[in-house]
Amino acid sequence: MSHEPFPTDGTAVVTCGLPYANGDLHVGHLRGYVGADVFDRALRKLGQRTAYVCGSDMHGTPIAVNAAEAGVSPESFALEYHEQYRETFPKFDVEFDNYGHTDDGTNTELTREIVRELEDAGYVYEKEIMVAFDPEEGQALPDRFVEGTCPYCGARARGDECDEGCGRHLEPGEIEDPESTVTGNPAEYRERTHKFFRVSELQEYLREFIDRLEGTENAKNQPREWIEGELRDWCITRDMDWGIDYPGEAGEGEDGLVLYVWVDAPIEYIASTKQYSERAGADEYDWEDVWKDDGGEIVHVIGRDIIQHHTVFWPAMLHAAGYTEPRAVAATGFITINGKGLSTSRNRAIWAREYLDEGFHPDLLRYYLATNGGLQQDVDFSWEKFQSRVNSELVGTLGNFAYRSLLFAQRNYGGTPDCEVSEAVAGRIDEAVAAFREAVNDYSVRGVGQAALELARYGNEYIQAEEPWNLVDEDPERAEQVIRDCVQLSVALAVLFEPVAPDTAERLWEQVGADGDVHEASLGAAHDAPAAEFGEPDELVTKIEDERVAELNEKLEQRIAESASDEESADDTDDTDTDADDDTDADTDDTTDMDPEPIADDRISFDEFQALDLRVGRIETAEPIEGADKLVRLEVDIGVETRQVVAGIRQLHDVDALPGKRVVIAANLEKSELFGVESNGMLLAAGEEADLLTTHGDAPVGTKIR
Ligand code: B3M
Ligand code: ZN
Repeated sequence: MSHEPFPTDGTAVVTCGLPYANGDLHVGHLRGYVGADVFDRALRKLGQRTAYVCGSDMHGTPIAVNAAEAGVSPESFALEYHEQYRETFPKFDVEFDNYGHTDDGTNTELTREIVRELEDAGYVYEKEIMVAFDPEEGQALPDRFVEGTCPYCGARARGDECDEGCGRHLEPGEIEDPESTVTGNPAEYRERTHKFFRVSELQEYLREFIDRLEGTENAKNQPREWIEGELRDWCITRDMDWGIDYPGEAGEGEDGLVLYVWVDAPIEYIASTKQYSERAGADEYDWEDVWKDDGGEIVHVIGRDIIQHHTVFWPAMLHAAGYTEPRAVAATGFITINGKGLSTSRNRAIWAREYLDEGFHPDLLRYYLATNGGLQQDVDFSWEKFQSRVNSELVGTLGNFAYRSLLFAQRNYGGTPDCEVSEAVAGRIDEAVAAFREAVNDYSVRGVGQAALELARYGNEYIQAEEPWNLVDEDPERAEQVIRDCVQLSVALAVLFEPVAPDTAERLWEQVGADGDVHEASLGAAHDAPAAEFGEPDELVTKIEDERVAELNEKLEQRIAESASDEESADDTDDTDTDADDDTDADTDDTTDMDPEPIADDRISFDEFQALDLRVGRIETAEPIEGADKLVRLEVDIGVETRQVVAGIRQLHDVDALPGKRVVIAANLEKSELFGVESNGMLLAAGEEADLLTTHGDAPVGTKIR
């Protein structure tokens, strides 16, 4: 691997976190796959040899738990979703060079081989540990089969990850107050022998690795805390049937152990590259150039909830087994829908299939997802914002410019006017190309789109300022020049927009009658001569009307409401989402038959109560905390002063609607720090839905509550 700017002489691979094959695809998924696809296409434009690979993640409890609920085998359950994903991605022009799955032969073999390599290098040992067990079911409870309390932050957590709190990976046996998700019973801990990977021995290596790592800031910085802290060995086996059997001496599946899903899942990055290489031929693309001998440029695009896996466990495994380490990890933020957390169980999501069924062109969503914020920022999706970006940027800027220019060119000159492109315009195209190149080297997918859009803006301003329609009679030579420039700008726009909007770019490329394939064209093609003659253009992008947006909003709201009422009437909830999307804002009235917690036995004295300083406050500002999915930073006026308070309500409330709300604050609580942000007080709220406490009269802000 080099740290030379792209394009390098090496071979690159771009991967995107493997989707668990356990649910329908939605915009939250697409953001990552589109982002990585844009990046890979942009790399190609720079002339980098690269492949984009991925596959379905078939193993682990995310599949086993959902399959058990559906009453089918994990294998057939996962295969069905795998097929769905394989068919759906191309519909968004997410073009993997290979899309495999973790249960296929290539990955199974390679995983066993790598585990043996780890063993041979002395990195694996056995240890007796306590694992959660459901005595009623007579079943071990790995990972998502158990829930409880995170030992680090006290949040409710899954067996292997503190998904609602500090985000840490949890080792078997670590979770406190374990409960079986199968029966809901308290789980027991029983002793079992498991295999461990000596990550602790690789601390020095990981320290150096993280200094070299490129990508987004969150991926480069967040792991430092884990690497510098107590780096513990990693349990790599589980008591389950579903998964890749542990390659033991006594034969596969020794002691009924399978490998932890996070061992074989990233290995699919290699397996999928290998499958591509075998299909394309090693002359065209050799997977060993990438993954062996410190050879290739490996770029992982992932969700930010799996940074630890990709910057600690995975490079440790690669290093110990003698494979190339990643050059970059780019971690994306999440998607919110109308300002609230995406929730598949609450149907607050825009589904991939739904988007296509509505007849929208994939490029519109690609453009929106890729350019709405930097990769690591959260992106809010609303139909209004989508409409606004599409109408103003794709229709109003790109589409408008190309259509006006090409129609004028065709009608007046039958195609491209016969003169050279002006120096000014050629220079502006070079600037756009340079901005594009820089964006790729910054891992900025948004920057790639912006470089293209800025050029379209320039074009629009240029044609508007020059008014060639007035020049044709007054100064025909100048008119020719302007239109020649505009046609060239259209060629350049096709090239630069290709990564973000491949089909739109292809149509624009055809409209200017350019030669060859815009998908294969490199950045240099921005200066390619357009055809002397071409036909009348069509409009590239269609405007989204207000009525459509109203209709889509209504559908979405209805869907959310229906799913909320289904849930209220159901005996228990079946929230088994795999995404960080456990939003809960269903309007529950007080007639729900919830079981209130029993009143605490221990009474406190009036003095003890008096010691609590509760105040009426008003939220002044509210903003999400970058990197923390549940947290909001609030400024709360409590009369005497304004306090900064951190509250875990981001997914439960519309953050933008919080300012102005009257709330109750525990004002004399010890200060604490959450995600590096000081919290000076606590917002009082009721229940799982964080129903905010307020007063019913108009007690002024600062009033003490007694
Ligand atoms: N299947 C999905 C996730 O946790 C998980 C990614 C694996 S990447 C090797 O987001
Ligand atoms: Zn935690």
